[in-house]
Amino acid sequence: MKIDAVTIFPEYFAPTQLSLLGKAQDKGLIDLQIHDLRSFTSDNHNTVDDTPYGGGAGMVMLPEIWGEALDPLLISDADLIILTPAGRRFSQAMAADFSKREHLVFACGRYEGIDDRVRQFYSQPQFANSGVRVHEVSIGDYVLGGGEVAALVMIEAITRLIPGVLGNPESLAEESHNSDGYLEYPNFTKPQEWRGFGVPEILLSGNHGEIAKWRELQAQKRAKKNI
Ligand code: JAH
Repeated sequence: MKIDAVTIFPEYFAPTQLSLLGKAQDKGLIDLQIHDLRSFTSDNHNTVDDTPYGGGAGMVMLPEIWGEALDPLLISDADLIILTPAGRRFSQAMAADFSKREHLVFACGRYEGIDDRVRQFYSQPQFANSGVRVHEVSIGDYVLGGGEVAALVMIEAITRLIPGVLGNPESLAEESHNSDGYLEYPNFTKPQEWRGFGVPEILLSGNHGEIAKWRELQAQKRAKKNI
């Protein structure tokens, strides 16, 4: 999978060199490129924003600069993901869908966001016909300083679903009944007693059928409590 992210803060993406995602790049499973939006400016001050038409608080990111950055990335089959608190809520099902795509392009806005004509422009039929799909996505109902952290969340959730990225595919299979509504069961490891707290007897019984039933019940209780 090819992943591009466009941002005025490339340093936000330093964690992508760590852990699973870092190794997936070493293995050639993922080609991740971070692009500095300011490198596409041509004025002396490297301006990326201006005041909003119609007035109001804050600044809006300039469409020309975004066009210069995105044009070379959106020439064929690609999903353009614009991070915005007004977008469609990101979910495990969306992560699974995106994990099957060839090319993801993350547009990380700052300030009050990106001039809406950027979304409009790349949503036109000539882009759709060349395989470009535009998505406005939100990771949750809160406002961040910009799209970078949201893009990191999405990149992590998506890339760990790509075959070969996760070391142990069993933990993926066990999780799968997780995205259809049930949260996971509580986990325990050594020592068998810690600060006066023991481990549920059933988990020490060796009865795998009963253990599975108990875990399912615990997962349901937990899900209900956390609604
Ligand atoms: C904030 C551009 N749902 C998370 C999220 C995603 C993006 C933004 N905020 C929250 C954001 C400012 C400018 C994007």
